[in-house]
This record gives sequence, structure tokens and C-alpha cells, in this order.
Amino acid sequence: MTRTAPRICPLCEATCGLTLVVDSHHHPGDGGEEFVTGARGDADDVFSHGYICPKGASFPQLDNDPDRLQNPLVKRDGRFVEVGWDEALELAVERLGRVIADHGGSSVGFYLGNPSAHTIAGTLYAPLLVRALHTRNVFSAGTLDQMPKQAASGYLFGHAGTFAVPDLDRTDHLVIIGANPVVSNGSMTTAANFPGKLNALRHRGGRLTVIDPARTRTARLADTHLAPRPGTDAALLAGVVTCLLDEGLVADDLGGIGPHVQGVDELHREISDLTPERVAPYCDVPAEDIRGLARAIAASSSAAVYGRLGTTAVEFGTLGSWLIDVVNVLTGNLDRPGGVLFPMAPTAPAPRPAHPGRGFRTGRWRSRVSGHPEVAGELPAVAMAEEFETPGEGRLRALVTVAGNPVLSAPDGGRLATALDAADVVVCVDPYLNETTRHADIILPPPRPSQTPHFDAILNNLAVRATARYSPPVLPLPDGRPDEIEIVCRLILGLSGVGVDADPGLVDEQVIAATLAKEVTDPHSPVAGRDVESLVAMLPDAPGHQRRLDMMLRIGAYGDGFGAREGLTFADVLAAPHGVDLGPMRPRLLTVLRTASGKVELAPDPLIADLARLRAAVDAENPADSDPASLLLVGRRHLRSNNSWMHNLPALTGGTNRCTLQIHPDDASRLGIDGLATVRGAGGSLTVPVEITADIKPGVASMPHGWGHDDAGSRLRVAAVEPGVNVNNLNDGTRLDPLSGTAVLNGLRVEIGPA
Ligand SMILES: Nc1nc2c(c(=O)[nH]1)N[C@H]1C(S)=C(S)[C@@H](COP(=O)(O)OP(=O)(O)OC[C@H]3O[C@@H](n4cnc5c(=O)[nH]c(N)nc54)[C@H](O)[C@@H]3O)O[C@H]1N2
Ligand SMILES: Nc1nc2c(c(=O)[nH]1)N[C@H]1C(S)=C(S)[C@@H](COP(=O)(O)OP(=O)(O)OC[C@H]3O[C@@H](n4cnc5c(=O)[nH]c(N)nc54)[C@H](O)[C@@H]3O)O[C@H]1N2
Ligand code: SF4
Ligand SMILES: [Mo]
Repeated sequence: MTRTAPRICPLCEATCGLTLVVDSHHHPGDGGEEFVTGARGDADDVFSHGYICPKGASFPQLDNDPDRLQNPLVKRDGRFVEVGWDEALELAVERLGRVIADHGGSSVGFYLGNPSAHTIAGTLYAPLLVRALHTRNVFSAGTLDQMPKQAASGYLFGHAGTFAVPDLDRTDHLVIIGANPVVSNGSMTTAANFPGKLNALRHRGGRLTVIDPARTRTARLADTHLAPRPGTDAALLAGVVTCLLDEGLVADDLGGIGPHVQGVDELHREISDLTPERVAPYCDVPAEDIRGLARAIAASSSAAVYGRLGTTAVEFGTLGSWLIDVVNVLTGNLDRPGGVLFPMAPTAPAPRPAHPGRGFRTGRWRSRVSGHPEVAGELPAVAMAEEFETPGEGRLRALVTVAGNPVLSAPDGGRLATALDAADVVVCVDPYLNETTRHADIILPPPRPSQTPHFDAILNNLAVRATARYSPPVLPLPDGRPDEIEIVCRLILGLSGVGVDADPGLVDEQVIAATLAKEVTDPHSPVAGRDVESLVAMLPDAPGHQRRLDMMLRIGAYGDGFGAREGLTFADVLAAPHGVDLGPMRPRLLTVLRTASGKVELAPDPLIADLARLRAAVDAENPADSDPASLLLVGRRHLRSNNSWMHNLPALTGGTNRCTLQIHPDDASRLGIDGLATVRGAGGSLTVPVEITADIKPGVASMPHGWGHDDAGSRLRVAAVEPGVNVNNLNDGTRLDPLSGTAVLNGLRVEIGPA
């Protein structure tokens, strides 16, 4: 028997709709169980219209991976043994509870990894687990990734979760800086079929500019490709900004939002010395090209400047992210179709009228050892190890991870691994026994994605077009097995003293009651003045997460306001297996601004102050000029990879998806390298196969991350065959963007020589 079922792909930010093929096997002994045997693009999906990439196509192998853990593992005398769910959950709560009782809540750290942005458990429940732990030691992949963008958005717009997203479908000029969406399928911009959208841009006569030290697959599509020295984009953008200001290229009335923007004059005063001519040698881009870029953006009928990992996981990440939006503002492209706009997700609270907010600030608390400021409630991931190692009051003694592999994904993972081995208790919610979880005491594995419901509560806030799509589980859960939502809820209930056996839905009922109690007292809420109990009574008799989603949708922008108006409910979404289309992004600047001034604050003090650090770098001598073996290391992604955790699928291994060091032929011959190279960084050295290619700028080396699967304690049998090496072992984790706490992963200085 074969059937099909729709399922949103959880494997990247593009959120494609898939059609899964489900077969029941009738081999003796398997009881006719159902398995996912195929995946293709769902042509009827309202967002992705049939698009699929190799990762999505590998869904069946991911779902059926024999290395996926079936039962909780508990470490006894240094060895993992399988135990039942009740026992594992009780043990986790008891051991975490003991650490909290003896040393306080902040002695337990929490690390949230990337895949949790793609699960209901990660988006709607993990934050509640943090609250139940009462800890300020919260870490995530965000400080290996987009935190600079969050900080910059916080300063500009007043909230670290308010992102301006390029209007890919309508722009006349897309400027991509430090991103390779043809391979990554886009990030901090949720758009299915990014490659198709770039082709459509070309077909409508639009222009593509790519700024990247590598001639990537994205750069190959560009009308203009600039290849700066890694780490220098903030300076290049400062050159663009001064050019716009000095040449009178600023849009009249900032394209209509002039009254809602403050700080243009102050910005002009503070940045005017960073001219294209001054930054050009540092960026290794001719001043005329920087001016040309500024003029081209200003001359475009609409333009959207978009930056990603090459602009965030760098030394001046927050400055770069800020200046990207400064260019969008100055050229009149903020909050207008074809420029950058603020998406309106269906589960975000309905927009409220303009009002000043409390503004954004960081450093409400600091990390104990190095004094790093908290940013958006988090401390730097690179600070985790020292918080464990350093004795004294407030020391970290335990860690809970959900969907993270920081031993591979963060700098200097070996040090973290040692710290985890010495910790009082480590609890990992993760489907694999891998480089990080093998240092756990308790592993709680979520079931297969096919057995898990899906809704993109976070990524919808970044989508180029609004949709509401929900995937129910495609296959039933095995008896007695909790899904990830239940795992997290039972941890929350255990830690709160209610008990791991309590009904997990209690967690949802509490959130629902608290949210609605606040809503009904807000005069601008669609349910202002209503009675909470009667609203609760209108929610479906359904699993807790569905009740919560129903509530969120109904008080959201497109919702029915609990019967107050025509609009969306969860039942409507459930009845539309390929999703409900809610239209393109629309201007809505006034409803998002939450700065203290109630305006876009273009020249925030912390960013203006950080320009001094940038100036010092611009004026410093480039070390590569004196040491020819010194190159700047950048990262790269592959179509058939996903950070550190999908090398275990046969369909994605082999071919060109390999862990190699790419360098330019001139560097290779100058350094006498072919075959193998030895790479040395501040954190250690590696030997790695070399790929010589003119697609890399001279003086730059590129290596992917997420490799190094040679750890005998892991259970990743396919990945171990071609393990690669861990690029993050070159990094000692001491360099970070001070405004966001984000690790420097791109633009690291390394020494390269023949092996
Ligand atoms: N050098 C270098 N380092 C980098 C980067 C780089 O470009 N260069 N990129 C950085 C970036 S952008 C990121 S986001 C980080 C990622 O850093 P992390 O999020 O720490 O690491 P991942 O490799 O994504 O590992 C994800 C983990 O989640 C588990 N997992 C998979 N699916 C699920 C699920 O449904 N539920 C649960 N509970 N667990 C699941 C996997 O088994 C794995 O252990 O890496 C960063 N590291
Ligand atoms: N297939 C696949 N897709 C993925 C992932 C994956 O591992 N594989 N990971 C997902 C994750 S977690 C994320 S965060 C996104 C990332 O999405 P992207 O940011 O689009 O992906 P990257 O390939 O890391 O692109 C970064 C680009 O920046 C360039 N670069 C490096 N340093 C600099 C610099 O200093 N300046 C400039 N201008 N460019 C620089 C690199 O050469 C690279 O081409 O991808 C997501 N999608
Ligand atoms: S682009 Fe690929 S990995 Fe990303 S959501 Fe679509 S099918 Fe999944
Ligand atoms: Mo990421």
C-alpha cells in the first residue's frame, strides 16, 4: 500500500512543502508498519509551488536513519544504556533539580541549536524550558550566526526580533553581501526557490550585485561581483554610506519615511571620514567600485540590500548589519515594495498603532568570567567553556541542550567537550549520539520528523510572502514514545514541581491563560474587553500545541479575533493541507517601531562608538602584507549539507560535498601546496586536502564547518566513513563581535603550508 502526505520540510529556512510517499512494508516480522519512502516537491504548496532541493529529497533517509536513537540513553559507569521514558525524564529532572537546589538556577546552562528554529518544540516550548530553569546562562547558535543582525535591528527599530526582509519578488536591484542563497536556500529571509527568484529578477530586467570573496554559485549569476577582503564589509558599507551622503544621493524624504527617521545628520557627522578612498585599501576593493555600488543602488527604482553569514559571523558584525539597513533607509528602500519590508506572520500578535517603546539595550546582565554583555537574553556561545571551567560563585555545573552540536559547530569544541565531561549533569534533547551528545549523561531523542507535527512559528516572521501552513504528523508515534513537544513539556513540568507525569497540555493551558489575560486588557487587541474563560472555551478540543496555535492565529493580524471579525482560525489552516496564502509583504513601519523615540534611530550611540574600532582596523597595516603564509579563512556551505548533522545520510555524502580547503592557484604555487595542506590557527592545526580554484580571492582560504566525525564515542556510522576535519578547532574562540557576542567564524587569520 502506498499513500502520500504533505509535510513542510524542516531542513532549512526555505520551508518548502513536500509530498511524502508512505509505504507499508510487508516483510515478515515488521508488522506492516509504515515508512516514508519518497519525497518530492508539493506542486500545490502555496509557498514553494513544488520546489525541492537535495536535502529535502533526502527526507526518507533522514527519517529512517538506523542511527537515529529509539530510546533515551543514560550514562552509567561511563557507558550509555537504554532506559524507559519515565525513568529518563525523572532522572533528568532529579539531577538538574539537585544542581539547582545546591547552586541556584544559573548553575544550569541552556544551549539551543539551529534545528530548533524548525520545530514546534524549539519555537514554542524551548523558551518555556529556559524559564523553568530560572537561568541567565542562555546560549544558542545565534551567537555563531545572526545575533549581530538582531542587535542592529534592536538599535534601529527597537526590537531584536524585528527584521527587514528583501522583497525578492518585486525588487529591481538585489545586493547580496556575504550570502550564498543558491546553495543555502536563504537565511533570515524565508523564500522557497531562491535560485528561481534570482532568475526571475533577471528576467524582469532587474540587477543582481554580489559581494563575496568567493565566486560562489550565487556570484556567478550576478551582474556585478565585488570580492572584498573577508571581514571588511562594514568598512565597505561605511564607504557606500558616505558616498550616498556626500554625493547627494540620499532619497527625497527617505522615500516617504523621513518624518519617522532620526539621526541622519549625526550619522553624516560621525561617519564622514570613512570615505570610499580611505577604506578601499583595507577592503581591497577600488574606491570607484564602492562609489559605483552606492550610485547604482541610489539610481535603482527599487533596491534591497541583504547580508548574511559573511556579514554577521565577523569581527564587525553588528556594524555591518546596521550599515546594510542604513543604506536601505538612505536610498528610500525601507518599508517599500521592492525594497526591504517587515513581514507580518500569522501567529505574531496583531499590529498595534504606533507608540514609542522601551528601546533596545544590551548588558542587562553579564557573563561571570569575561563580563560579556547579555544580548537579546543570551550570552556568547564561545563563553560556555570558561563558565564551566572557572571555579567560584555562579559557576556553570550543568547544561541542557536542545538540537545543538556546539562541540563541532562552535569554536574550540574540544575545550567544551572536556568541560561537559566534568559537569555535574548534561541533558541533551537530540536524535543522535554525536560529538556533543556523547558527553551527555542523559539523551532524550525526539522521534522521526514524519511522526512530528510542524508549524513555522519563527520563520514566518522572515517570509517574503505570508502563509499559514501546518503539517500534522504523517506517521503515528510508537506506543509510549513522546514527541519532542511532550519531552520538553514534561521537563518543564518536572522542573516546576508539578511532576513529569502530569498532562503535558498543562503547559499550554498556562500560556493560553496568561496570554489572553494580557490581551483582553489591551485596548488595541482584537479581543479587548472579552472574558478569558469564554475565549478559552472557543479553542478546539485538540492537542495543546494546536490550541495554542489557534489562539495565536485568532489574535493575530489575519485572525478572526475569536469571532469578532472574518478571519483565520486553526481549523481553516488544518483544512488547507497545502497552506493558506496571505499575500505579499506590505509596508507597516509604524506598527513595528519600538525605539524610545518612536522613530528609526539611524545613529545609535553604541554603534557610533564602535566606529572607532573599525577605524583602527581600517588604518592598521594588513598582516598579510608582511607574512605571505598568512591567509584569511572563510566558511562555505554545500547544497547537500546541513551544518554538522546530515553527513550521516548516504544520499548527501560523497561527490563534491567534501571537507576541503579551497585556495587560489597563485597562493598554492607561492606556498608550494598541492594535495594536502597544514593549516594553523590560534586554536590549533589541521591537515586537510586542498582544492585549488580561481573562484577564491587570492589571500583567502575557504573551508566548510560541521566535519570531524572521527569521534569514536559517536554513533554516526555513515559520517564516520569520511569524517573530514573540524575547522572550528583552528579557532580559539577568543574573537567575537563585542556588540553581539557573536563568534568570528569568517575572516580568521590562519597560516597555511604544505603538509
Ligand atoms: N566555522 C564555522 N562554524 C559554524 C558556521 C560556519 O559557517 N562556519 N555556521 C554556524 C551556524 S550559522 C550555525 S546555525 C551553527 C549551528 O550550530 P548547532 O545548532 O549547534 O549545530 P548543528 O550542526 O545545526 O547541530 C544540530 C543538532 O541538532 C540535532 N537535531 C536535528 N534535528 C533535530 C530535532 O528535530 N530536534 C532536536 N532536538 N535535535 C535535532 C542534531 O542531531 C545535532 O546534534 O553552526 C555555526 N558554526
Ligand atoms: N545546503 C545548506 N544550506 C544551509 C546550511 C547548510 O549547512 N547547508 N546552513 C543553514 C544555516 S544554519 C545558515 S545560517 C544559512 C547561511 O546562509 P548563507 O549565509 O547564505 O550561507 P554561506 O554559504 O555560509 O554564505 C556565506 C558567504 O559569505 C562569504 N563570506 C565569508 N566571509 C565573508 C566576508 O567577510 N565578507 C563577505 N562579503 N562575504 C564573506 C562566503 O564566501 C560565503 O559565500 O544557510 C542555511 N542553509
Ligand atoms: S530548500 Fe531544500 S532543505 Fe530547504 S526547505 Fe526546501 S527542500 Fe527543504
Ligand atoms: Mo545558521
